[in-house]
Amino acid sequence: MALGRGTTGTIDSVSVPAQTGARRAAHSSIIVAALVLSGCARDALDTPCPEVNVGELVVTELSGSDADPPWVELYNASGATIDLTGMRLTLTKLDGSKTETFVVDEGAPQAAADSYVVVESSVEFPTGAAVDVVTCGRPIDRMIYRSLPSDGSYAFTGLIDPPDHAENDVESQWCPDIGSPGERNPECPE
Ligand SMILES: [Ca+2]
Repeated sequence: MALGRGTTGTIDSVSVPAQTGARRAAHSSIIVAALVLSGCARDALDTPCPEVNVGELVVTELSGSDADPPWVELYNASGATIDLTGMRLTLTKLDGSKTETFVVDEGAPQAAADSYVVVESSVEFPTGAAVDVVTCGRPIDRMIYRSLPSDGSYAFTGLIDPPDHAENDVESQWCPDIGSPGERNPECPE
């Protein structure tokens, strides 16, 4: 009895917890694998998309209304390089009457950490719109413009450095720029 209990105790205290741990690890692996597999299954049907979080891409500049093609500049605040393939940019007219969406194609430029990247748009920019950056169905940043200058660009002030996704909601922090695609913007005049 004592021997059996002792043996059992040894098994319980050494082997069983180890097995339980191994089972837990295996279980976790299966969950992760299942998530990855479901992600792959979804990606096989749709375009792959960048795994970034809210605020890790910040809209900092939009081309003027006469630009061909229109472009948008984004700041990469994630701290890591981002492959923008599959990123969606949605422009919704301020009266809600129309939404234009374009998806960044494969082979788009990689966005280096803490840098500004320019993405050319395949759709025209409406006069006055809410601009939403969406990746993998997740909203990353939004800004609103009432109009765009015909020349140059519309830019978020370089005074706020690095650019911030909440700060760029404030319309008074935006102003016309001579155009500085791919570079930090000048400061808006007071
Ligand atoms: Ca710029």
